[in-house]
Amino acid sequence: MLQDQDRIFTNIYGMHDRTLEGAKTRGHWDGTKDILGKGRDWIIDEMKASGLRGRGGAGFPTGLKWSFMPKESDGRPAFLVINADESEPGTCKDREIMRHDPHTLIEGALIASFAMQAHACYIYIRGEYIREKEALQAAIDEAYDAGLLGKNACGSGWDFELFLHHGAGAYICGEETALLESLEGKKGMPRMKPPFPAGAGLYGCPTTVNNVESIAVVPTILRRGASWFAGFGRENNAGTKLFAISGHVNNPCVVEEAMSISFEELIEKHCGGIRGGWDNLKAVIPGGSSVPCVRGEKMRDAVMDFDYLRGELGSGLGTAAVIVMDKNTDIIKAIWRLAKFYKHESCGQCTPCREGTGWMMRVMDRLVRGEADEEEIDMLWDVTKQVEGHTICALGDAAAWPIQGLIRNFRDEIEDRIKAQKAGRVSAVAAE
Ligand code: L3W
Ligand code: SF4
Repeated sequence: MLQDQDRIFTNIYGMHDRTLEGAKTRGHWDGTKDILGKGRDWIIDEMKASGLRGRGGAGFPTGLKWSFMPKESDGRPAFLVINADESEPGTCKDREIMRHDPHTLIEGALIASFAMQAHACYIYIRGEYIREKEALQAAIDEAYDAGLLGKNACGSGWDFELFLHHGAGAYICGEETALLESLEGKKGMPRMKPPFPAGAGLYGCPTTVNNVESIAVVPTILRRGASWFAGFGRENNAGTKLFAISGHVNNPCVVEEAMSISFEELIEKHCGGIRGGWDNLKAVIPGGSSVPCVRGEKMRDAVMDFDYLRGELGSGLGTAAVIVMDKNTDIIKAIWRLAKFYKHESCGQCTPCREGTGWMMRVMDRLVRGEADEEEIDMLWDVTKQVEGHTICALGDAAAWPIQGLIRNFRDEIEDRIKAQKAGRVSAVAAE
């Protein structure tokens, strides 16, 4: 278990003073000017050595992403954009950073922007996060007043402006290129990639988009050293990580832990165990709604990191939003609800996603009521395969994978419901 002194987020539960004064007593903004003085190459090399992988879902190596930004300016300004559009069902970790520990994000924004030669950074915050927006804006104002931002930020000689942009409540704007479109004042629709944002991002300029947590851990990594951070977790899965655990545990919570902690330890130490005990565990979605669910019995010994969850269990760490479901759960209905979500949030610009999410939801409607024919299970599987990998952005995959997880893991339950319905043994489950 992670020791208190190894925690990066020292105010995640809001027990301490979140203002600049309080943040400083907890070690933030300590030696920031000296860090900047070590230069861009040093910062990027340290981030690469730390092994930090992006905390927004994809797990792309952060230092490597930063190194894609042009080393020499070609006349276009460079930008850092921080993705605070936290909307993945089950995910509520960035919210805690912005509410209670905003200065670690602001300090990280300055350092990361400096490393990528960006004089401006935009934080794009989810429309529903109103209190968080207020807390973050108050912290940004404090930092400006203290000379930590603005002209000659922190006395470093680097001019740096930080803007907070409030979204309007569309899940798709969490996709990095849709977010950039939205920032530019357009409808939030994903762009084709390549070009990646590092080549042509905001206003066609070199841009890096990083998740809130990815940027908020930067100052502590650079103060304590890359090898300190790399010392947590298995190889290629380094660091500490915020886990947001919800559902049928005794104490749902957001907690910072070492990567590669076992699922059992995570749940026992921080959540007071599974509701009704381990024998009552039915299924877990380990990484936010976009990754497939896993049967409960396979999860107990699972290692909570990118490579194990994908490689061994065919799921993923995603945003580390761990959704726990006990045996009272109607798993077909739970996945039906996600199918409804993705259909609603599809931006509609590519056919497999626009049409496929509708098809998938309509078949799920029939499955949840037990009204489908058994052959429709394979048909639904085929539809998910037509969507997966055939769309402009990852929302198509995200809509397909939960259904694939359901069919792979709980086909018996779907078939039983169809048989029972045909035999008149169950009343239709209302799908509201
Ligand atoms: C330059 C290359 N840059 C990749 C960059 C790319 C992006 C990052 C990762 O989807 C996933 C999605 C959700 N040159 C590059 C390059 N990059 N190759 O690296 O890219 P990618 O395409 O692997 O991922 P993505 O499009 O960012 C993110 C999943 O995360 N997810 C949840 C997300 C939820 C939230 C939220 O609530 N805020 O983000 C959960 O699993 O399904 O698969 O920056 O530009 N050659
Ligand atoms: Fe829009 Fe869906 Fe295509 Fe993404 S996959 S661009 S959300 S239609």
